[in-house]
Amino acid sequence: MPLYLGLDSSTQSLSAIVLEVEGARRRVAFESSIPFDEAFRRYGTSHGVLPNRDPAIAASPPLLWADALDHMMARLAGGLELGRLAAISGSAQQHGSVYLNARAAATLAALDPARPLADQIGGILSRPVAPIWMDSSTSVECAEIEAAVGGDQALAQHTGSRAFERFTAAQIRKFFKQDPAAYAATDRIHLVSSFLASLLTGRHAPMDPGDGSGTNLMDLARCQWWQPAVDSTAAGLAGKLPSIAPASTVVGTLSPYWQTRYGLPAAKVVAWSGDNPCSLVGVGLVREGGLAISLGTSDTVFGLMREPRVDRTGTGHVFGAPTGDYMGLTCFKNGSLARERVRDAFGLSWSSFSEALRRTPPGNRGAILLPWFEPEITPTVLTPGIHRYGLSADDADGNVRAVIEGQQMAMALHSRWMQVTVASIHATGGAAANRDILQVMADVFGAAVYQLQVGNSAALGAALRALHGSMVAEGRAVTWDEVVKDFAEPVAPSALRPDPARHAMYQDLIEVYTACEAQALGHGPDPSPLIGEFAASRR
Ligand code: ADP
Ligand code: XUL
Repeated sequence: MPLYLGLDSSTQSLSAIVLEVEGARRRVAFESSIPFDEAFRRYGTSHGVLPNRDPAIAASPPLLWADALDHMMARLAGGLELGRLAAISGSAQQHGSVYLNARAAATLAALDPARPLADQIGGILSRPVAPIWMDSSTSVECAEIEAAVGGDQALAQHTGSRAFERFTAAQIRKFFKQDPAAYAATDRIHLVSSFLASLLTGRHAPMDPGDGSGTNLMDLARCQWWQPAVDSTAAGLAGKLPSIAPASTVVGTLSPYWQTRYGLPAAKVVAWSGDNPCSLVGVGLVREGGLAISLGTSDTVFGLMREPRVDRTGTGHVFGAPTGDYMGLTCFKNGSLARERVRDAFGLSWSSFSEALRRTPPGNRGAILLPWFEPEITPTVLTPGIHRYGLSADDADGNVRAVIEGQQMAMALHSRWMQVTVASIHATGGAAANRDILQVMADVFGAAVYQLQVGNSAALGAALRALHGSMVAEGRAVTWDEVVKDFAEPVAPSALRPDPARHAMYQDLIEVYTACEAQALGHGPDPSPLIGEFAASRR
């Protein structure tokens, strides 16, 4: 039976899922994960990111990602009959960019299978680090790009998003301005996804529209680079960008390096994409209507859209979806790491964190926590800071409930622009294992929350995309419903149902939350009277 491999290079780890599929026989044959910090101490990362005194700067070493890929292939070759490997695809953290010089093409085509990958590619990087999605240091460049293309609305209408600090265009512009010589020595700028696909195929791989739409450079309707944005970003950029190919494209086969080093076949490599577009498939949202929430390093809310309804308020994004449709998405930076900060501040484990959630009253007597431990993406917060309203900093239980309720209300509030009537939510990402968190999600959104059979939806989505791309290449007709069947299915019996009374309470509390957010952002009055009213009405 043929095997299909999905890889997911996320902020903190590299994961793999192998599917065995033939006709109606479909099963997950292998799952594995390598955490970056522990497995590759020599790169000096913390949570996958290089330490920096400036909280606005976030970069990672591309060689770490390559090293992890090499180690994962060794692990796979040791654990599976990989002669049956038919196709590979991948998912990667979005927006991050990798800068390669003109030696890259020749080096990638002639890698020595006797030597580790990371030892051979240091010389092809024109920039030793890759800025990643957690970077928020490019507000000036965002303003410059928006002004040059005719404003934020023009940029959003064409590319799916107004300018965002972490998006690739602003990052490229900052590099171009700060290090013009290294920029000039750059021959190709990849996303993390297309960089890793290039390592597998041994030649420059194209990007898919899903990840291309996280650059602020792609014309969403035409799936081609949008010239005004490209020209406004950096001189000579057009010649440095990869081509864009549909997500189902076979971009090459596993290069001789991998075949000789690990005894792998010349498996098809299907275009890699971003983790959120891959997750859309991995949670089974291949039709319009549902919503997914990923509680990973970032928290994201997303759903499939048939038509690109661009957010006029400038909060969210429209990306290309692997199905050829679109997806709406809102991203929060203070996701799992913020939950961990609260957990660790009170010396808790995840199980005692859950116990604290269970013994505190929903609504928390009107207490609100804005967990901006790091600069926040949604809403835009460039200077980090924790804001507590009606909550003492040393109340462990109160802070646990407040961080979870605050995050869930922020997600409900800032996904309204997608105009989805939320009847059900597919929950994924590391924290979706925590049913106490998911119960708060169900109550805040007033929707049933489903866990999924396979937890890592980004890696699963990549594996399903490998299957889909491979079938398309063989001329076999297949629908997306058939592709995701059995794998990306919500677990119905264990769904978390919303409590109507609690949902009604959260509809009031979200007004309090909104007032606190406005005050913290410096454009609203003191919310204390509202908090007092809320608490009094619940007595
Ligand atoms: P990534 O976005 O990097 O792929 P994951 O989706 O793997 O991240 O999520 C990793 C995060 O999941 C960890 O940082 C951790 O905070 C969180 N996590 C794991 N188990 C639990 C749990 N039981 N409760 C809450 N959070 C959890
Ligand atoms: C999405 C975003 C993050 C990254 C990392 O826009 O910035 O979700 O993809 O997971």
